[in-house]
Amino acid sequence: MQTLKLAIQKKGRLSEESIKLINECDISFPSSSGKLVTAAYDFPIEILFLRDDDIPDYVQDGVADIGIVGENVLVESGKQVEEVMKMGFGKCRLSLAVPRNMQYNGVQDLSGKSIATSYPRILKNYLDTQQVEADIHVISGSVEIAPSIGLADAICDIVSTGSTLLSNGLKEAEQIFRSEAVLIKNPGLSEEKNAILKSLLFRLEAVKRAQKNKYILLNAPNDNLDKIVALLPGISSPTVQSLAKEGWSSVHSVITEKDFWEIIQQLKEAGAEGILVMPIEKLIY
Ligand code: PRT
Ligand code: ZN
Repeated sequence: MQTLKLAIQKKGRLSEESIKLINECDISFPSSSGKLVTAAYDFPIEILFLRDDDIPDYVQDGVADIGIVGENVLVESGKQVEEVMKMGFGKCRLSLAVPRNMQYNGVQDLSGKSIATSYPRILKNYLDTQQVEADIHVISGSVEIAPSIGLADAICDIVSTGSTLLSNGLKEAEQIFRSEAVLIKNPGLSEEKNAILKSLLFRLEAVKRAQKNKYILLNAPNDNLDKIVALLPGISSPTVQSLAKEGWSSVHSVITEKDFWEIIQQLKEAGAEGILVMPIEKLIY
């Protein structure tokens, strides 16, 4: 029987979340502990622990079948792989930043300037669409110090909170690319491997959906039942059961995390009592 080879980052910002998500799919494997590859106990999958920059390459070449990597790394690599799913973590942006004291009125101000980056492909693409010609200076690490040591006039780097820019005397000038971790696959997988991928995706979707939703239970006075039910669209119609207490019902539903507090408040105002909210482990429509 074939196994599906999944590449994840060995050590870094995406490692922990990648492993957590796989484990939440009820797929367990021994911790990497220096090994390059390990087999899962209970699913036909092998995990390859790699540097993130190598993942698109390995997936394109078929050394790995699928991989989890930042879109920034994927697009910069220019490799021919398919993006299958957004993972919902590792969110960041690629931005142009300039010294805080520089007068900046728009990207045209970077014409003829030098920009240090580890993302020459994405940057060049962006500058071309803006019709700006600048000198791209490729460096592999500590890009943010380039302006202060006189290596470049501006930088193009990953930003998350913005504190690295701030502590290096820089300000964010343009956001040029939004990124999060994505699942990628080799386009030429065998039928058998595609079938394993399909059941992995089924589990991943259920876990990701569960993370975005909560299970809610509450008691509602029958007089306000219609109003309360209308506040709970759920995945289908909410379940309503009579309570032993006369004139009251118990209502169960699923709500999304997005409008969570707003809905709870409205439910309370509509007379709901004993509101109980619980996490969901898996959610399948
Ligand atoms: O060793 P390996 O090559 O595998 O790892 P790496 O050091 O190249 O990558 P790593 O672990 O730092 O990041 C992996 C991926 O996480 C990136 O490719 C992005 O997709 C994503 N990601 C999310 C980030 C950040 N947030 C992030 N903040 N990657 C890097 N940063 C760095 C950024 O380069 C800058 O130095 O954090 C700094 C900025 O952070 P703030 O919060 O100060 O703005
Ligand atoms: Zn890397």
